[in-house]
Amino acid sequence: MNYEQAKNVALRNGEQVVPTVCGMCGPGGPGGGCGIYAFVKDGRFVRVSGMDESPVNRGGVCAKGHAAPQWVYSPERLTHPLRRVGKKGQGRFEQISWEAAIEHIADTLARQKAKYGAESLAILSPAKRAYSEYLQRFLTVHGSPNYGHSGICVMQRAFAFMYTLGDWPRPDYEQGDLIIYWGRQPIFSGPVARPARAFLSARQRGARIVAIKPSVEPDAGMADIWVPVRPGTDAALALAMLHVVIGENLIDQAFVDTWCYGFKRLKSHVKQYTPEWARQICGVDSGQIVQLARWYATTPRAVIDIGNGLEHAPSASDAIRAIAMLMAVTGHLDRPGTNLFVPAPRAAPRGVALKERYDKDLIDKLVGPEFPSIFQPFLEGPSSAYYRILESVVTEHPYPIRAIIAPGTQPSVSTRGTKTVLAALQKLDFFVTVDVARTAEMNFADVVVPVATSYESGHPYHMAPGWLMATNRVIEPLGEYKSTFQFFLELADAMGYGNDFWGGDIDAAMDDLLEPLDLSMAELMSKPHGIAGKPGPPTYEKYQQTFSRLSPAIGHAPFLPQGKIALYNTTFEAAGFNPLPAWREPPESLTATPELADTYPLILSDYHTSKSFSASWQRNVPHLREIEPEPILHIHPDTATERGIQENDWIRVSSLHGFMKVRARLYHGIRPDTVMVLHGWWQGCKELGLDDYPLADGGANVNVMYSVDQEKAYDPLITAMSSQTLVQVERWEDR
Ligand SMILES: Nc1nc2c(c(=O)[nH]1)N[C@H]1C(S)=C(S)[C@@H](COP(=O)(O)OP(=O)(O)OC[C@H]3O[C@@H](n4cnc5c(=O)[nH]c(N)nc54)[C@H](O)[C@@H]3O)O[C@H]1N2
Ligand SMILES: Nc1nc2c(c(=O)[nH]1)N[C@H]1C(S)=C(S)[C@@H](COP(=O)(O)OP(=O)(O)OC[C@H]3O[C@@H](n4cnc5c(=O)[nH]c(N)nc54)[C@H](O)[C@@H]3O)O[C@H]1N2
Ligand SMILES: [Mo]
Repeated sequence: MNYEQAKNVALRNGEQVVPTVCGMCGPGGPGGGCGIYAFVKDGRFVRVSGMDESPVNRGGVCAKGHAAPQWVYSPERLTHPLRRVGKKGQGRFEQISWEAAIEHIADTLARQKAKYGAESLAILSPAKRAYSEYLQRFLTVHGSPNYGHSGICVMQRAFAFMYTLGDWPRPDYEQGDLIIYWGRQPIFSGPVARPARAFLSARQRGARIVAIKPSVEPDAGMADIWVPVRPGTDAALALAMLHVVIGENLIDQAFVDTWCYGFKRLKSHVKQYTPEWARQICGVDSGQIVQLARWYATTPRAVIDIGNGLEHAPSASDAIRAIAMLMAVTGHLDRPGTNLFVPAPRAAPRGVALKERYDKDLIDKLVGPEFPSIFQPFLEGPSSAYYRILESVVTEHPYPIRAIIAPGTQPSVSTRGTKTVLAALQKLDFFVTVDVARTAEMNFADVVVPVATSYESGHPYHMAPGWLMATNRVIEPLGEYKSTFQFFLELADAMGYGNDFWGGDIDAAMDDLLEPLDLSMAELMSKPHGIAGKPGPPTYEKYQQTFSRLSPAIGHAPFLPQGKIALYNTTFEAAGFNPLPAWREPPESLTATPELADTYPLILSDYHTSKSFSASWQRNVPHLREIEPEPILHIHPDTATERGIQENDWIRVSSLHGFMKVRARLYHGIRPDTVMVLHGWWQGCKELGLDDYPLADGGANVNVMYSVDQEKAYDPLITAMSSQTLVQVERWEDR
């Protein structure tokens, strides 16, 4: 509804209406949240409507968005800061004040800094949040580079694209005649409405749609072609497509001659990757590979939209580079209906990273560089891979991290290697959880800092392309806490870093950010549906400027040293990495470890996004839990029948590394050699009488199942972690 309608409804019902931004995909989650009207009755947040004026969702809201009041008032909410009194893991805490919590944390961090060096502190933050840059700023001022970013989300894609194409080219859904969704979930991945709307309108326009993924999800169900790739083998598929496109000379010769470097070497390199070779690895029929390659190359307006499904394999960088090269050799770049280079915004809020303080000394202290040190800092500043930070606590290699702050992230369910993570949390000197609700590993925390949901704080603002909107306070906080921003500002101030942190004053911090836009926070909050920037006319073929961009790494070399697309990558070569994309097996697979297939004959992988939850939270929300009440494993009926498994049976899924207990969902739309589960299961739901699942073996946390082998489980260039392994599946009672 629009603002007028919202006000009228509120008036009729005796409610107040607050225009704001949805927080259910995470605070300032990737791509921006949806605009909503939040209704308040007698001081209580009661319901939500979609905001017509928001260009992100244009009035739509998903199930998660509607469930916000149940999430906000959940019995799982944390209301007071807590300090551990029992042993680690026991869960015995005493209540302390907000000030006492800040003081205790500040004292401990200062003592540890004096004793072990500033780099002994790490802050974890896998996904991009509205407050992410403040975490980095805090670390920089403290003197640590150990921002525990990902190794699991989005930056892998950004890295492989930037160093191949000089940009991460965004799909032109509006004008594409062929749209290939590759390891991408356009229907459920929030903020829900934008990619889903693009998908459906492309469908209606008659664009051809291809979905490349191991199972049929709603997008694949509505696609013209489903390409049922085996999990973790996309690099093989992409290399074979390059083989076809180049071998059949379906390239844009003029574009290649002018803008690509190393074509001849790529051409001879990909001769080995025949569709028949790829079929054996990725399980896709070779005829389908040829057809797909020809379609893509010969459709002038063809786009590829890649997602998180490509980022979870040891060959992730090769897969993404090979896909970038498909765009390049066909000339499907920055032309109408292809993948476009996005111009930098004309006006943007002030960044808060202290880039001028990044130097070699800081970079050298990275405990487990997310990208090789010579490529650091990358776009979001220096970063260590999330898992490697935790691993260092156990191995003490290259040195042990002593303190971890986890704001809005749950390490025991979000990264592979759960058992090592739990051992690390047991051993760690100081662990601080900063969350709105009980987390999976809260019992290991020394201090628990509760924070406000975005419905309870009057900041920050929120920016999606072409839209700036304040996150307005809907209700007063329900306990003794403030926002995540305020926590870091006040902690910094208590540590003596106030000069770099607006003296701990949140209003000053927000105003400073908005200053380049000639705007104050109060002014922004007075705009009921934010400010929508008018998109300028599209511009195309920005090759020269895109290919000459400088990287932020120390030394500021260009991303593309030849000023051309790096089909042959001399930057990677000089750093000791493969200049050409190649195939690299997952740690366990049918082709890499056939000897394991007798005991573990099926491939296991997982989904990230579901229609009802975000990552590993929101299972505690009854409205959502009723939609997806239990962890289910998708298994092909033939595969199930061979094992005497029927629909809804409890089953045991075991790998070399652990086992899970989940329910069977017999599903024709999945490869018979593959089974898949949603990641992120641990949480119970009090209102529905559902208990937590165990975090390690016997629960439904898929991250216990995978290898974290130092040599085999990572992509060497971008530390992407494998989420594929081999498993056996059997009825629970049969064991
Ligand atoms: N096997 C497997 N593992 C994966 C993935 C996968 O596909 N498969 N996906 C990976 C990806 S892409 C990602 S991004 C990560 C996700 O990993 P994380 O981002 O670590 O996600 P969660 O563990 O769910 O933690 C999010 C937490 O944020 C809290 N929260 C919500 N709002 C706020 C707020 O305003 N402030 C604060 N401080 N906290 C808040 C929630 O209560 C919740 O505890 O998981 C990764 N792990
Ligand atoms: N509702 C909701 N929305 C979200 C989130 C959420 O948790 N819930 N999380 C947000 C975050 S942090 C992120 S990173 C984005 C992610 O959003 P997307 O980038 O769209 O990625 P996913 O949702 O993980 O979807 C990946 C798709 O790849 C498939 N897949 C799995 N393995 C493979 C493989 O090996 N190869 C191929 N080709 N496909 C594979 C999966 O089945 C799935 O369909 O979503 C964001 N939006
Ligand atoms: Mo993510």
